[in-house]
Amino acid sequence: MENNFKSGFVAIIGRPNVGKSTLMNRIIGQKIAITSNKPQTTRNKIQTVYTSDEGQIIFLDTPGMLKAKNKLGEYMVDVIHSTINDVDMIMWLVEPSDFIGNAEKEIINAIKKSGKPVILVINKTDTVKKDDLIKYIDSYRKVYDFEEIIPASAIKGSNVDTIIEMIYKYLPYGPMYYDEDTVTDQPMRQIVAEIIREKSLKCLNEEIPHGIAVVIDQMKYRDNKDIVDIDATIVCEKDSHKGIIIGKNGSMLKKIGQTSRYEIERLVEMKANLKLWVKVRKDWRDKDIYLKNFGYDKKSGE
Ligand SMILES: Nc1nc2c(ncn2[C@@H]2O[C@H](COP(=O)(O)OP(=O)(O)OP(=O)(O)O)[C@@H](O)[C@H]2O)c(=O)[nH]1
Ligand SMILES: [Mg+2]
Repeated sequence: MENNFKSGFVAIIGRPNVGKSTLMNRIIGQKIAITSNKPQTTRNKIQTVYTSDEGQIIFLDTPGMLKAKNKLGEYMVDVIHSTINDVDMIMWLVEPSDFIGNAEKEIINAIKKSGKPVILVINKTDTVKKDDLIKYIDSYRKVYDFEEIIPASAIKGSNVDTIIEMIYKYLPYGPMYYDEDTVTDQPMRQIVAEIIREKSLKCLNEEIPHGIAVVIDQMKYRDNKDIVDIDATIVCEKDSHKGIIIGKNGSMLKKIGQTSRYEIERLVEMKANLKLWVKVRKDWRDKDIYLKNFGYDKKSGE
């Protein structure tokens, strides 16, 4: 078995909101990366591990490719480019459409430069007619010489097995990098912070979600009791946003807290006593010191 074991790193790239994190979660069968219908949900590189008899695939979920509007955006673009350079293979996810715009052209340039094998996944096929798919496949075939083009639906799970099969086809022979129980490199605190950010994204409207960060101030397991105490702070950019996040008589914060707690309890498999706070840090997305404090640090993100 040793000799024909395949292994390697696969970057998942694409525009915001195409379903990169949803697909990664689906493949590993666990929710590690948060997802939402708002673009720019993922901010950091998130690593997960898929192990089978055939080999081991290490996925790197990346932020959606978009023009940087602030330092946080620059950080996210850097994450994408450094990830592309670090991996053995690239999986590019697109919407089922034949629109090839500037974001796509930028991605094509980046993958060309990398010289790595690229699999194109046309995701969300559950939303289009089969006949139209041929058209989309055709337009993408014309713009780059992909190793494979695979239509799939991350939500329905269709063709996900084909994606795995095709990754193994192009992955080199190699060692088992992580033991087979490893699912992610994300520390528990980080996953908890991300769950709270996801619930905030889901509960809040419009421009506020993009301006929030979540920091875990403390997370302590009580001795001999199946309970964990968590203090977390939602950081936002404006006083007016703070008011909205707290809501009338604290109703919004309560809703974010309850939905977060439910999911955190399932994750840690014990009761969680979650306390949420809201703080304003003006323009934190453009300040190095805050970015670093909130976990978007170039050096530690590498
Ligand atoms: N209909 C349909 N919706 C999907 C599919 N895959 C993902 N979605 C939805 O698309 C939205 C975005 O999904 P994410 O996984 O957060 O997308 P992403 O590419 O990681 O987004 P960013 O992190 O912002 O770059 C969510 O509302 C998902 O439920 C799919 O196969 N079909
Ligand atoms: Mg994502």
